[in-house]
Parts: sequence; structure tokens; C-alpha cells
Amino acid sequence: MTEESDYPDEREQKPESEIDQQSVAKSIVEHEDEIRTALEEMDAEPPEDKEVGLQLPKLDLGRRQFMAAGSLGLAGATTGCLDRLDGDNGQTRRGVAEADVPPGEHDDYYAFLSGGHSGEVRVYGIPSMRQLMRIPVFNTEAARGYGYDEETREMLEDSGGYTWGDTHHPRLSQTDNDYDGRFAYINDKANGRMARIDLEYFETDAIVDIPNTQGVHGACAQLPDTELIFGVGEFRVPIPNDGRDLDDPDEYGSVCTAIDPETMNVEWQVEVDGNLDNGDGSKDGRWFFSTGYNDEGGVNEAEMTRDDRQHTKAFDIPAIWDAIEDGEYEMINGVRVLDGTQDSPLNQGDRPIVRYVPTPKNPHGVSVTPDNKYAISSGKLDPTTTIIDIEALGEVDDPADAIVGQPNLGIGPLHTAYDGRGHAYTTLFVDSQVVKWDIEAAVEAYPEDGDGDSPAVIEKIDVHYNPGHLIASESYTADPEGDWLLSLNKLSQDRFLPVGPVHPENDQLIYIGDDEEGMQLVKDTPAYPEPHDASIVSADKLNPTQVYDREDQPDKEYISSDDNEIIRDGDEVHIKMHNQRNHFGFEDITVQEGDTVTITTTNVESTPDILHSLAIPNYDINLKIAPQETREVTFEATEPGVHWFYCAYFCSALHLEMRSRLLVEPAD
Ligand code: K7E
Ligand code: CUA
Repeated sequence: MTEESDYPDEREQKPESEIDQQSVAKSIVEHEDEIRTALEEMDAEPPEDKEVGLQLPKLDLGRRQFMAAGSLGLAGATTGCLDRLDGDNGQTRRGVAEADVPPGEHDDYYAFLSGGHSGEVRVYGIPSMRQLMRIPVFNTEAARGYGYDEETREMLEDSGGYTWGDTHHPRLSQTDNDYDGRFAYINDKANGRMARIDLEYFETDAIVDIPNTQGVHGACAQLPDTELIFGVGEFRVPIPNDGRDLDDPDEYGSVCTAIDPETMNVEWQVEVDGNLDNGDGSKDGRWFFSTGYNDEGGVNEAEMTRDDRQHTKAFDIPAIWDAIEDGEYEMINGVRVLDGTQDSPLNQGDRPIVRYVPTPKNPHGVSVTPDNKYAISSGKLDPTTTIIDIEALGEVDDPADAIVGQPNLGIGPLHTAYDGRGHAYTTLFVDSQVVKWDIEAAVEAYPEDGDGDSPAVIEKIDVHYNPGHLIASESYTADPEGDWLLSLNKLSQDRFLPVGPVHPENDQLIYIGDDEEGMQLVKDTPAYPEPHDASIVSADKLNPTQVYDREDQPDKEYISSDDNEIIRDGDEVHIKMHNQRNHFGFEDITVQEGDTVTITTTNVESTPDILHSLAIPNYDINLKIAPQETREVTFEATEPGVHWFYCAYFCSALHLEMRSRLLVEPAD
């Protein structure tokens, strides 16, 4: 499965004119001969060998068919539905030979990937890896009018007025430990925020600026029914961070924040010792786990890597609510803050609000197994992951006694995903590999795990290069599908055509649906900087709307073609106009320099995919208006002159003619 980089060789191509047509024909014949030989060899293998390899229901594809399909690149044509297998809900799933979804066909899954410091979320189809959409969240994006109309401008302004964010962990709402298709939540590490994306419209609909915390990093929903959203502070800062204790790191702190998923209000925060990094929740709603790599409380690299052991913190959610009921909190910047440090009185009784599980070394990722038995925390600077028994954690006196496994996996373990068949998949950042291992085998081997690789290790596959997160289909639910694995690699180096010093990242798709064949690297996908985590959800669990319903926007005035109107009140001008193929409600709009102009405009079309925009030159405005949608913008008419406002979405043959004049008369 190792893929050596062969990029330099591939570049030595001859110009077309020099290619000897005869030698092309010869090499095609040779290639076909090779395939035939390979297929004959496979046919000679005993049939029981094939049976072993095909454990999944309806994956009826023989190795011969797979070889033929893969080699000839005719997956859809030659294997057809032979390659499909059924998901848990009876949906048909593509197998490895159909990873290239043919033109016009749809993917089986949506993948939601964070966009890192681009501030957005991306949507891929799996297994095609086609990028279906980008959802602006903390950034502005003119192609979707995001940050260019009143509503989205206000949302960005009210949450701090920043123009960028750093998204890492997109987590989808669940009901009964399964995706319910309602919302995605995403953190902003840069500016300490959490945002919500409405999955009916694939649009960001709320952002909360979280007080008392910096570097909001790990994020997840309280399961099974998304009662809270958690975000954790990676950077320790004074609380409140108002200039006090500037250079007194002992006074810095880090909090875990709980947010109401409907109102997006901050419910409470718990301060801990050390920092917090990544997080995941138990399936029963009792625990939220977070790693932390700086229990030393250091402020430089040497201090932050001093100790060999930090902690995975387990927040006991019901115990925290009990403490709040008892009034055991302090109001800081309008938020109930509880003391969850190790010496806190709230951690002394028989129901501590935070349990500190010792974990080597500078642990990074933590994730809960689908069966809710274990939380698995990766060592990052230690070759092990630490397996915490979730049930035991609530019973033992010393949290260290809840550790039931610590397999040696390789160098730089970061994140772990699950296939629902008892296997874990962990990224090894330094080794540049994904390791597949058997969770129960690691528990059985503990504590005699030895020095080399744990006996629980099943297989390793090279990835290209240096993986951060990885995610399997529906891995964060109680019932993963177990067919696809996405490895989000930090470096692509030589995997793609060079595009200057900023290289794309490399998102790699790996097939994991065949335990006998093992992990199969299926494709590379260049990614704009830079995805961290992802969530993969079965396509049938989302039901995005194709056209707005008028009722969807109760607080907006729908402007039909009969409602076109210009209302003047002193120097305030309100323009109400519809838009449709191929015109706006007014051919000319005249205002005075200095007027405050509000435009409310409705796309009155009801045909899917016929979007218009309202682009106004010289005014930095571009509204996106989807069918039956109404958008509004307010601006000062500061620029006298003729401004052709036009539609930027290519909507029809007369799209270019879809433009009108904004005439701004100069003030005397
Ligand atoms: Cu490992 Cu922000 Cu989840 Cu990046 S984090 S990789
Ligand atoms: Cu409307 Cu182009």
C-alpha cells in the first residue's frame, strides 16, 4: 500500500509531436497483456481465498472484477451495481471500485470539513471527493453574498467584527446518537467563537463570541441528543483577560464552555488546571472528555514539553449542573464559571466535577468509541494511545485506575476514528501513516504491551504526508458505516503540480470496508489551507431545501413585481424591488450623495438554481439572492456618479443585460 512519490519522473514527458504512434500502440498491447496475465493468476487462486476476502453483505465483487475495474478505469461500466453494498438503513453504498462516482450520479455521503484559517467549512461528496460547496462562517465570501448584506454583516459585527477565523472541528447535531440533519457547529480557534450552520440552507445562522477564553479549539455536541455544545480553551489567559496578571502565568486559566445549541447562549464554563485541546463526548451524555498538552502552565515550548504526563480531563456534566443548582459558581463577564481545578472543593467529594486522567505525553486527540465503552486519547509526543474505560471512570477513586489499555502504535499518534467493527484507526503524524488496530486486543494486552508495536496493531498504511485528523464515515455516531476513511494530511509536498510556495494540503480517501484486503488508498484530493477535522454523514440523513419558502423568512418583506417602490424620508431612501430573469424592479434609481440607502430585494423565481445577485460597483456590495429569497443592504451613497448595478450569477442568455443604473447626484 506504500505509494512512493514518483512526481519528478512523470514530468519528463515528450512533446506530443515526438511521440511515436507505433510505440504507443505497442505499449497499450503490452499493458493489456499484463492485465490479462494478472487476471489469469487470480483465477488460479483457490475459491475459498476469495470467500475470506468478502465479508460484507452484498459486496459480491470478485477480485477479478475489482482488478479489471480498477486497472481499466471503467468502474461504473464494468461492475455496475455488483459493487454496491447495503448500509445499516438499507441504503445502497458504493464500494471501492465505484469510488469514481460517474458523471451525473450522486455520492453516498456528505463530508463536512473545516477550512482552518480560511474561516470556512467545505462540503465534499464521498467517495467522489468532489467539492460540492463551501460555507463561509467566520470569513466573508462575495460569491455567497456572505458579509455583504445586512444580516450577515450584523452577525459578523455582533460576534466581534473580525474578518477571519480558524475553523477546526465541524460537528453535526445528533438525535439518539445519530445525525439528525439539523445543524453543524464549528469552532473559531483564533477569536474564541462558536458558529452554527443551518443544514436546511447550508448557511451560517448564528455566531457566539465566547467570553473568558482564548483559542477555542476542541468542539463537540453533548450526546445523545445535542443538549449542549462544548468548546474548549487552548490558550491559558487571565480570567477575565482585561490587563490584570499580564505576566503572571500562574494566574492564567483555561475553561471548557457549554453552549445552548438552540439559543447559542453560553450556559456555563468550568476552569481547569493546564490547558484544553481536543474534545469528544460520551454517548450517554454524562461525560465530556478533553485532552490538554500544557499542564505545566508553560508559556514557551520548553516549559510546555517538560513533563512526561499531562491529563485527559473528564467533565461530569450532571455533576456540573448539580453544582450550578447549589450556586457553586462565580459570575464573570455574565457567565457562570465553576472552579474545576484539581484543588477545588468541587473536586474533593465523591462526585468531582472534573476527573483528571493521567495521559502521556502532551495528548492531542480524544474520541469515544461508538459503543461508548472507551475514550481513547492520543499521546502525540508518546507512541501510545490511552484507553479510558468510561464506566469505570465513574466508579474508581483514582482516575488512573480507569485506564485499561495503552497500546504502542507508532510515532506521533494524533487522532482516532472508528469503523464500528471494533477497529480503531489512528493517525501517526511523524510516521506519516494511519494505523489500524483492534481495541479489545489492546485492552487484553494491557499492561504487558512491550516496547515495539502493540500486538493490537493490525496494519499500517502510508499517507502523504503527515496526517492530522482522520475520520471514518459516521464515526462520531453510535453506529459508524465503516466503509470510508478520510485522512487529512498536512503536507502534500510533491503529490500535485506545483503552484508556488504555498502547497495544497492533501485529503486522502482510504477504503476500509474490506478487513481482509486491508486499507486501500483510493485517491488524493488537493485541499486549500487547511482542513483539520471532518464529519461524514450519510446523504439520506440530510434534506437541504432547494428553493426558499416565503415562510422561511418571516422577518423579511417579500417584494413581488407589484411591490416595487422607492420610499424617501429626508435623506433616507428605501428601495424595494424584485429581481428575476433578466431585470431588477427598477431600471434607474436616483439618490443624492449623502443619502442612506436601503435596498430590499426578492428573487421572485421559483426555479431551482436560478440565482441572481445584486452587485453594486464602487460600493463593495454583492448580495446573493436565491429563488424566493429576500436580502437587504444599507449603505451611504458616498460616491457620486453612474453605478451600474448588475447580476453576478450567470442566470440566462440575457444575464449580461440584467443591470440597472444607480445614479448618485452630487451634493452641491
Ligand atoms: Cu489535531 Cu485543531 Cu483537532 Cu488540527 S486539531 S490536526
Ligand atoms: Cu440574474 Cu445574472
